[in-house]
Amino acid sequence: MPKNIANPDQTIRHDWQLEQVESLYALPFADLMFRAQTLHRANFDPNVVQVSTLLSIKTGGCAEDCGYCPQSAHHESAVKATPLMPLERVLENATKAKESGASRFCMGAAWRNLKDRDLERIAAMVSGVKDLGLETCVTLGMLEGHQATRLKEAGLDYYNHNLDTSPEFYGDVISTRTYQDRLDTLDHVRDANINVCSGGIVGMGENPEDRAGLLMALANLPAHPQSVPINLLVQVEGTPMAEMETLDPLDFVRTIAVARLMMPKSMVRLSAGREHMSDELQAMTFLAGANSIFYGEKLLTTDNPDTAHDQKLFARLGINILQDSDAGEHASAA
Ligand code: SAM
Ligand code: DTB
Ligand code: SF4
Repeated sequence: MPKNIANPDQTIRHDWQLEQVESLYALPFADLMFRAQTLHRANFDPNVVQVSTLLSIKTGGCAEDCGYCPQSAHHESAVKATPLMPLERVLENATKAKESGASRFCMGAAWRNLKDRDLERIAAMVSGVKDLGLETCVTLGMLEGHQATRLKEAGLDYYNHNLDTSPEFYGDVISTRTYQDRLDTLDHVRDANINVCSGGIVGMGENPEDRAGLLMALANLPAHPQSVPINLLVQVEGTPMAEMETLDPLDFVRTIAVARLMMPKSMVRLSAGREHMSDELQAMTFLAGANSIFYGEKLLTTDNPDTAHDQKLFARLGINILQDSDAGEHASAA
């Protein structure tokens, strides 16, 4: 039972049932937006958005078969495989990201899992980026406990590892690793006291109950992820999902609003897919409770809006970029 009588939405819950999530999705749009906005304002400054810049430090040639991903060696996309980027180039990119206003730098590798032979090179990247005064984030595939401990020691603030979709739809998207593998990695990250960044992708041909199932799996984790990226599928030529039917944008907004309602104190990140969204649709997601974005002209291999365009959009909306992680939050996730 909700404990907070004044505003039941404030209660941090880990016992969501599918019907309850579906009933949030089924609310009249205005009611859903009002509830999400009310809760958002109770926990965050609604005019502040956190921005992270992404860098692909090891691109393509990935052994996994994720159906959406242009970096999988199983698909015929135009992405060329590269070796791990040298430390100096990573730091050059991080310096530019900081100059353009990012507060967090997220390094991604197209790996199934982090190998011990690469651990020290990654640890050096994390320390180097941290020394520039940026928050650090990496996404490197599956991670073991001792690796998480080492990365924490190097200064890692966030580890991104997505559940991607509902447990039921997952097997239609990926066959080379299990849902449980992903949950195990999240346990290792949490146990090492690294902030968890975990979300998923919508628009992959899933059913509405799979979108509800993804949010339920995230909210019912032992702790809500501190950051919840909601990606809209980027349909990339050569991947099995290249011709996927586009998701109704209002269902995308509903997903953001329901994520906000279920994980009231988490940062909800409007992630991949912004390149093809109108300014008005993005504005609606901020009203629904999104309060973080990927910022910079590239995601990992696909395009993201120009920083100048994002800056103009923020100015039109009166949105300020979060300078320091604690400033925009009234409280942190639990
Ligand atoms: N290889 C690591 C892994 O899978 O954990 C890290 C990088 S992987 C590219 C990070 C996330 O990017 C995936 O979990 C997925 O959610 C997202 N992603 C990849 N391709 C995408 C696409 N075409 N559209 C939307 N999101 C995508
Ligand atoms: C996340 O949830 N989305 C980002 C980040 N975490 C690593 C990645 C989006 C990738 C989109 C496809 C690409 O650019 O390759
Ligand atoms: Fe590899 Fe990650 Fe792409 Fe899956 S999402 S194919 S693990 S890079």
